[in-house]
Amino acid sequence: MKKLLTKKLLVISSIIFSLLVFTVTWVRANGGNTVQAQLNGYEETPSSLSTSGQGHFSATIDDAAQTITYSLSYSNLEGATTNAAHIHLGQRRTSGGVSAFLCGGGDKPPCTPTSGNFTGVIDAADVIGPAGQGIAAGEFNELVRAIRNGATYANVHTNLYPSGEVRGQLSGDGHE
Ligand SMILES: [Cu+2]
Repeated sequence: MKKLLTKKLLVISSIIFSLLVFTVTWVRANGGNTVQAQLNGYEETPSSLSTSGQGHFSATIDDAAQTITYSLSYSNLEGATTNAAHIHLGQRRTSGGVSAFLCGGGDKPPCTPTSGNFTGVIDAADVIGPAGQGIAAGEFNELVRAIRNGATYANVHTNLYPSGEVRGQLSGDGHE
């Protein structure tokens, strides 16, 4: 009887271990579910900017729920007003179109001047493009694929630097 119980426990624990290994492998194979970026003026394109502004972006991707839960903070921006913040489709050192609003448009709150703290959720309805670069409105999975491939950046736009004052490339855990 005791031997049988030990055997059962052994089977159960090996199943749990297998599931754990499977999950970790799966998450890695899919590029991870957490991404982040440090934002500064030097990352701006085509010309780097020297600004006191800085920021941080982090997000968690939930494939099943089709959501990206994010937090964005920025501070010491030199522009007096902050127009908008977005996720853009574009490799490092290149400019690309807007994919989703973080503040200042869509159903997201207005951006606060010079410094701000925002949390929010991007779902399929928040993906507005860029259609010209292959992400049509609502193509949530296309945006997620781009994020996992390092081909997106967060950008905060001010009145002083309308094309962006601070920027940072989104990257997953373990690389960059
Ligand atoms: Cu933008």
